[in-house]
Amino acid sequence: AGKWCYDSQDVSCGPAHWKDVNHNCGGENQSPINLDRTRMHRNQNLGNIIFQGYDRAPPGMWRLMNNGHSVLVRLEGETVIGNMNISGAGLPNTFQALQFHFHWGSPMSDGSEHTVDGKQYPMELHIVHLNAKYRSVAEATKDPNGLAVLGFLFTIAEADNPNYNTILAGLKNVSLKGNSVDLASTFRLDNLLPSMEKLSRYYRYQGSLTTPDCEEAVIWTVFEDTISISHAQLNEFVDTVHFTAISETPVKMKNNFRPPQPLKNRKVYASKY
Ligand code: BO1
Ligand code: ZN
Repeated sequence: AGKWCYDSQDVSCGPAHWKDVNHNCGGENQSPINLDRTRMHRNQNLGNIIFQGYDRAPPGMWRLMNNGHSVLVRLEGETVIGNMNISGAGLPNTFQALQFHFHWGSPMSDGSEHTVDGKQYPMELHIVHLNAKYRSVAEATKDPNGLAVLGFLFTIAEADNPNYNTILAGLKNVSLKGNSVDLASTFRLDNLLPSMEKLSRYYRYQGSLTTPDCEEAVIWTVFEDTISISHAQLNEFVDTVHFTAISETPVKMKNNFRPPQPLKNRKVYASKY
C-alpha cells in the first residue's frame, strides 16, 4: 500500500489522493459525511444502544499508542480482554469494542470528521467495534455490517473534564509515531462519554473507515449529545503528539480528520426519542 497522510503533514499524500492509495476511498459509501438534520429519516427501530462492560474498569491495563495518524487506546489484545460490547439500536449483532481514538483540529480550527448541519466540531472520538461473528478485522471488512463505530463530537467548555486526565497524562509518552505506553490506570469507558441517559438521540448510516483502505464495512452511529473538554485539554493533543517518528523532522499531529464525503445514494436515519 502507498503512503497516505493528512494535508497538515503533507498535501501531496492528503485525503484528495487517497483514492490513488486504495480504490475504496473513491467509493459510493464513504465516511465521514455531513449529517444534514433536515434530510434525515426518523426510524422507530433505532432504540437505545445496550452498552455492556462500559461501566467497569477492566482488570488489565489499556495501551495508549501513536500510530502516526492518531492516538488510540487498545481495549483488547494480548494482555487485556476488555469484554466491552454494544448491541440493540438496530445493530444486526453484538459488536465487541476493539479500540478508541481521536481526530482533532488545531487551536485555531475545528477537527471533527462528521459535521452536523454543516458545522464542524473541535474533536471527535471513535470507538471501533467488531461484529462478534468475526474473529478479525480483516474478515469483517468484507461485510458492510462487519464493524460498528460510535462517534462522539466534542464541545469546548470552561472547565476541564477530569475524566480525560489519565489519557492526557499519557500523551507525553506517545509523542512520536510508534510509541506506546500502558496507561497509569484503567477507568470506566462510560466516564469518557456524555451521560448514558443522553445517548438515545443519534444518527445512523452505512459508511466506511475514514482512513485508507477506506473499507465500506461500517455501521456508523454519531451521537447528538457532545463531550465537553477545556481548550487547554484539547491543546495538549496538538502540543504533545507528532505525526512523525524519532528519525524524521518533527511535524505536530493536528487536523487529522478526513473532510465530509458525498452522501451519494444513502439515507441517514435519526433514532427514535
Ligand atoms: S475510523 O474509526 O473510521 N476513523 C477507523 C479508521 C481506520 C481503522 C479503524 C477505524 N483501522 C483499522 C485497521 C485494522 C485494525 C482496526 C482496529 O483498525 O485497519 O488493522 O485492526 O484497531
Ligand atoms: Zn476515527
